[in-house]
Amino acid sequence: MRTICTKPMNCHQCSSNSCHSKPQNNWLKSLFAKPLASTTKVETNTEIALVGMPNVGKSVLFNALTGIYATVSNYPGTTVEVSRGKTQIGELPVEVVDTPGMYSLLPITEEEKVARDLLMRDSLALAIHVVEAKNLGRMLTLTFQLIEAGLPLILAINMMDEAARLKIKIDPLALEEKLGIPVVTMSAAQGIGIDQLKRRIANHVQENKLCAAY
Ligand SMILES: Nc1nc2c(ncn2[C@@H]2O[C@H](COP(=O)(O)OP(=O)(O)O)[C@@H](O)[C@H]2O)c(=O)[nH]1
Ligand SMILES: [Mg+2]
Repeated sequence: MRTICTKPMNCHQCSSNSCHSKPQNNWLKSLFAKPLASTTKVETNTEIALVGMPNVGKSVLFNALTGIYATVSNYPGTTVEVSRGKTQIGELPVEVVDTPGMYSLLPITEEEKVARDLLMRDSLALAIHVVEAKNLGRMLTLTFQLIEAGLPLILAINMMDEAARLKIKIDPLALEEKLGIPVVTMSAAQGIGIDQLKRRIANHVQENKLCAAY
């Protein structure tokens, strides 16, 4: 039997209610959860969302993942544009959502409200928190909030090329251990690290299925 469901690092990504190790402190998520009947999709694609502060490379990563298969539309009832695209991860068809930039799960701007609502949808299988390597410390505050909200999460540390230029060293394995979530490093603009991210997404989905069947 796979032991994936007994590891804290993987379990907190598990969206299955039957997974015994899912963290209990879902207060942030329950606080914000609201029915979005008008926007709930009836389709079976796995949905993942790219989230993070503005200018961290979410859209560059979105394009790298989805290529030309993208549509842009206003989020219902707002003037905020949301891009959606399709990709294939392994055998799995995946819908990727490029959320508007957000600084906090406690929204101030309309963009942040839209990003928060997109993250709190039940249809979301996984959130990729994109952060900038050279400002990692400042950006981890949102990571903690996303973890606290019980969201299934991968941390994607982008712009490693800039960090290397500034001689900033980042140890993704140590961060994984501390945060309890998968961490990948990348330079999305150069296409570096995209395959590794795809592998981690595929692992997450596979583990989730195993947890659901546990
Ligand atoms: N040096 C470097 N620049 C990047 C990288 N990824 C994105 N950028 C640049 O960062 C800026 C913001 O990217 P964008 O995808 O629009 O950020 P978003 O606001 O999070 O969607 C753009 O000028 C990108 O070209 C990267 O890996 N390295
Ligand atoms: Mg963008």
